[in-house]
Amino acid sequence: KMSSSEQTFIAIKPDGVQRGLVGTIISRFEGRGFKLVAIKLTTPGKAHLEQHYADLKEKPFFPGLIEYMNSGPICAMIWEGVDAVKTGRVLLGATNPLASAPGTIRGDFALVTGRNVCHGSDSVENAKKEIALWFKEGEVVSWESAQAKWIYE
Ligand code: DGT
Ligand code: DGI
Repeated sequence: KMSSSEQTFIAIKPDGVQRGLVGTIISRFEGRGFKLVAIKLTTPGKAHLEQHYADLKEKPFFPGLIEYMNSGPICAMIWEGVDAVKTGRVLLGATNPLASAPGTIRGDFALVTGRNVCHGSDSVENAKKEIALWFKEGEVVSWESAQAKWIYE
């Protein structure tokens, strides 16, 4: 039984793609038991990225953040499962990689906040907004995982 199953938006940032971490990051989410329901490699452009980070537009690092996010392809994904938003953030680690525990993606593969390899929605409400921003309805796939009965009680 899948109580409080939800979707979260996870992105592998340009540094993660360039550093060959796409497979590793997907494996962390697959291995934990989450289900991939959408994926694409995309360079969405500055306007889209500014919308994604609209909450940060007054921050001094905003222009650098947009430039970094616009510097190469991003692997955009939707992962589904129980508590996917909060648990997804746990898999990523803290915003500042130096504060991330080993075993987390940032704790294993990053050193500085401005190159922290991945993004994950920080609330169910933001996950819904981000999924709507990054994906069209037809890009999200509804499917039954054969593993579900072994992952959920
Ligand atoms: P968080 O998750 O944003 O509350 O930050 P913490 O608690 O994971 O990290 P902390 O308290 O060591 O650092 C506070 C903020 O300082 C952090 O959110 C971003 C900034 N910061 C820390 N280290 C770096 C860095 O190496 N480069 C840049 N640009 N900013 C950093
Ligand atoms: O949701 P997160 O990515 O963990 O963190 P956030 O929403 O607070 O910030 C979004 C991104 O903005 C974060 O992944 C990296 C960047 N950022 C946040 N705080 C700083 C920062 N970049 C720099 N250079 N310096 C910061 O203090």
